[in-house]
Amino acid sequence: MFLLAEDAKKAAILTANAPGFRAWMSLFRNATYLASAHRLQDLPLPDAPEIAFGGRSNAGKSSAINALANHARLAFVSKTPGRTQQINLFRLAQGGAILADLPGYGYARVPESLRRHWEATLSDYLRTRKSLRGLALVMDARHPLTERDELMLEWFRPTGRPIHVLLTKSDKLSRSAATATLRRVRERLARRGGNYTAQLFSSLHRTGVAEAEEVFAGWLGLPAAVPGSAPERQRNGDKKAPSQRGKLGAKRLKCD
Ligand SMILES: Nc1nc2c(ncn2[C@@H]2O[C@H](COP(=O)(O)OP(=O)(O)OP(=O)(O)O)[C@@H](O)[C@H]2O)c(=O)[nH]1
Ligand SMILES: [Mg+2]
Repeated sequence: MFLLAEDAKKAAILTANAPGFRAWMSLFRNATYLASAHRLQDLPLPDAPEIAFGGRSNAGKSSAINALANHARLAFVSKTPGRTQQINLFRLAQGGAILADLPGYGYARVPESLRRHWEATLSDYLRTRKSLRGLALVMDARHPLTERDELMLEWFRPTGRPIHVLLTKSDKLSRSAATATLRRVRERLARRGGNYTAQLFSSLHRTGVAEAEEVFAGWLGLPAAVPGSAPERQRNGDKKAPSQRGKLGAKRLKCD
């Protein structure tokens, strides 16, 4: 039997409204603000697995978190570099894991004392935060692997945890330039011999979001898609719902 387009649409609506129908949504949707701290000792105790978003000032860390959460104003985004001046934590609605938006580095106009405070705080945070599952190192695709990015790699290396490089603002490069940049960055990371991966990303065009979700969900030991309460397309106005990628029990995560 053949369904006309209109019949198929009606059938899809009926299915979505049927009792027991489970829609799927990204694990990272519906994150909420949890806490901010200027000093490590003021951070909430690590009660859940955490993923940190670090990188140069203005690289696009807060925007990347917003793109993952599909929430335009969850983390504060600004054209002015150096706007995230605290460690800001966001809690995922599903599973309770935490995303940490770190203050950016490399912004020249920050007073020396503040710059030193943040260097010490970031290195302590990366070395000692037991709940950290991995570091998303955010780099402007036009200026990847600065000296300070390399420092972040060094500080985090002893933990043995993975680092995933998000080459953001890839929309500002041509496709061939972006591909060449990704290849170069991967080669340089491979030469360093750590637990490193890299990908292209654009918060503006939402490219690379699904790829990043797969990586981060893997760090948390969770599927990138979880049962949601309504079809993703209806909830968020997206053009397409992400493919169903696995199942998650409603249990809260533990960290060690
Ligand atoms: N074109 C483009 N612009 C982006 C992208 N990501 C971020 N931006 C812009 O870059 C600027 C800085 O973005 P933020 O997300 O605030 O950067 P940040 O790394 O959190 O900056 P700090 O908090 O200052 O360290 C803003 O004007 C964003 O709109 C992207 O993928 N493409
Ligand atoms: Mg920021």
